[in-house]
Amino acid sequence: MKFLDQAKIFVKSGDGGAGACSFRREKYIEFGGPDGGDGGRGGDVIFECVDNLNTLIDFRYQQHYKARIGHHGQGRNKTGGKGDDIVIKVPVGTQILDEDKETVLADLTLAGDRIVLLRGGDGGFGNAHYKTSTNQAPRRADEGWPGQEMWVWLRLKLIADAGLVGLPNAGKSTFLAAVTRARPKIADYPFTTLHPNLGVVYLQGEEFILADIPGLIEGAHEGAGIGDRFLGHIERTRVLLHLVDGTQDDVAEAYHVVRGELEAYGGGLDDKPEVVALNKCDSLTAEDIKDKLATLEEAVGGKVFTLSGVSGVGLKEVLGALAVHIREARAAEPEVLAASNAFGHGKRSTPGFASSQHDEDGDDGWVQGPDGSWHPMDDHDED
Ligand SMILES: Nc1nc2c(ncn2[C@@H]2O[C@H](COP(=O)(O)OP(=O)(O)OP(=O)(O)O)[C@@H](O)[C@H]2O)c(=O)[nH]1
Ligand SMILES: [Mg+2]
Repeated sequence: MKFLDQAKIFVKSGDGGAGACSFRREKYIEFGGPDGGDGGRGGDVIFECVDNLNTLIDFRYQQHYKARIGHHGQGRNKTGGKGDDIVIKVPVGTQILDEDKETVLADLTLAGDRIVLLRGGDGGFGNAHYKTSTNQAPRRADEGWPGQEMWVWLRLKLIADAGLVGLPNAGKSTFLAAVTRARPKIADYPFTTLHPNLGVVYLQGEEFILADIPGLIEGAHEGAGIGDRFLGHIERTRVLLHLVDGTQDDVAEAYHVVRGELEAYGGGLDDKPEVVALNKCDSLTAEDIKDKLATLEEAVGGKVFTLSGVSGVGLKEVLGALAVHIREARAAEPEVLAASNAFGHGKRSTPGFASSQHDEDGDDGWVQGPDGSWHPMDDHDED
């Protein structure tokens, strides 16, 4: 299956149905009065986060998604039916961005999350609605309200607990293959890995997801090599495993190049906890290992593990160190409020914004009312 991590699509919610203009006509009943029903609401554009997808490739083949229009009202006070919603299924970790590719409209990180991005237009009123004491035979019936439409970017940021970084050929894919059941391509040339791979590590009753991404080289943030395009996939990890190929001459330089790229990328990558390992120790002499370990530890300013993805030396220790960081990070994380709770139910006419954005605005967030609808906190303060 092809991997694609961004796509641009057009979404449109349904127009509301028109209201009807009709009068009651029945034998022996004169002046039956208006009985035109209201139009139905148009369908919503809904995004749903599902487990069994891990690429946005489907959006390369279909780019237009439209919900159905509402049905029109009819005589005898019949209200039109609601237009069918369109439900767009996206993989876990998909962000929905505005056309500017910067404003995050929604962030779907849990399977089952659902958000209503665009609400369908309301139906128009039928003439029965306009009946008053002074106008008992109104002929006014309204068109439905138009739906909303927009272009959005979908961006997939894989969700993994630990991310592998290093220069090309550092042995990242070999490590992934050694500790998980993933079978990435491994070869003796740089840029073997062209898109991210995920694997699940099982370690003494615990499990976590490890992501392998293409190698970084100096200037990746300016587009050198494959560039830093795939670094987004480790933005959400809790810890990085930085592999340094021990068979190269200058291990400190290799370490600094990758650190430099992480810093240039930003996105919080340079603040993440990092586990550093000197890899390919099976092809080094004991003396070499000692020298290079000392050099690298000085560059890192902390502990460095010795490792070999091929012979299996040090795998357990490195995984254990990753697990410690992951455990700490998981414990420190608050329960995630499912997006569907935060702004579901189609009650808001504006696109749903991720709850974190409200906090950034200095807004106190949203509270749920007795009827299940959501209001901004300050609405309540005024009560
Ligand atoms: N001796 C030895 N060779 C290794 C070890 N790990 C990886 N290699 C070799 O190093 C080469 C590159 O390994 P990969 O796992 O493809 O490296 P990578 O970091 O994923 O490389 P890119 O995907 O190109 O960035 C392959 O020829 C591997 O066989 C190791 O622990 N010991
Ligand atoms: Mg690789």
